[in-house]
Amino acid sequence: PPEVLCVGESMALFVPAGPGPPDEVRTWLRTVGGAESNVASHLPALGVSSAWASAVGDDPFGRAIVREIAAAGVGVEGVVVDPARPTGLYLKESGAGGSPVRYYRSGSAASAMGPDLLARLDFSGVRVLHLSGITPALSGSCEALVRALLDLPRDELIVSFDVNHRPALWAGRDLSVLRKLTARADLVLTGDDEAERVWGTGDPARLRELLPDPRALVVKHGERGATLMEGSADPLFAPALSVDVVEPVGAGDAFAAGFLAATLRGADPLTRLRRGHLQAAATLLTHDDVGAPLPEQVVTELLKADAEGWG
Ligand code: KDG
Repeated sequence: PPEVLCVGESMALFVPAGPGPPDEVRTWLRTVGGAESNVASHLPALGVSSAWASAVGDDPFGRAIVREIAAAGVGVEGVVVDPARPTGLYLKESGAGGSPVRYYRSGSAASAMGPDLLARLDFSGVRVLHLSGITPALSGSCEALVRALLDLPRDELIVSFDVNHRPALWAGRDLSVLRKLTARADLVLTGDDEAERVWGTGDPARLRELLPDPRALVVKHGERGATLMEGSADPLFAPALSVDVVEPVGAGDAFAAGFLAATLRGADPLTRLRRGHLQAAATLLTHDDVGAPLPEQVVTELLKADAEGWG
């Protein structure tokens, strides 16, 4: 059985193949993006077995997504093929300063997921269930699915929840839904910028007061670093690695994967944060949402260059 099960929508991701405004670009690179499958796709290379559950359309993009995620070593038995609805798409105008994204996903196969997906999933042996705040924003049935997953018995299971507040998906909707779902997780990951939008503060101590129940809370401060608050321990800050950012989308998922992998292997708190940063660095260096694992030599150089910050 997989150690980590990730549930959520993945889409065909299009990135301009060359410079220029998107309405003039004629050639696009097609890869795969989806916050939860991004996390799942990092894990096998980190020595942690993973699976991803979702729904795709019975179309070329759906087939490509499932095949490419499976090729990363991720179990895809929990993916439903919906003959009636298409696979979603999204575009990004890549840039180091951030990527405006454009979604073509309303009415997608994944947006029709609901609690009935649970009957297809095998939770035996799963140690971490990874969810994100994207799913409840997709539809009422997806919100019900997230609730059902949060209702599962937690004896052997940790629920990890990345807030992933996507303004385009929550426009005009009540963010208290997202706040309440987040509060029910065991491990919460959030950026301070999105926390500011969702809770009105990105300050770790203040957020901890607002989210007292999760066992652990990780607040990411962009290129500065991340703070872990766990149990009654003092907040722990670990600086990020300095890299020349190519494109940031997906870095949070990479961080989550590195952090989860180290957590599952029983690493100490500082190492868990550092593993998150290291994994994020690999994604920051590509236009992709996932990116290839960093060559060992690059890892060594990064660690050496940042030795002061990491010490
Ligand atoms: O975290 C990266 C994701 O935002 C990206 O892969 C696309 O899942 C996605 C979304 O819904 O924005």
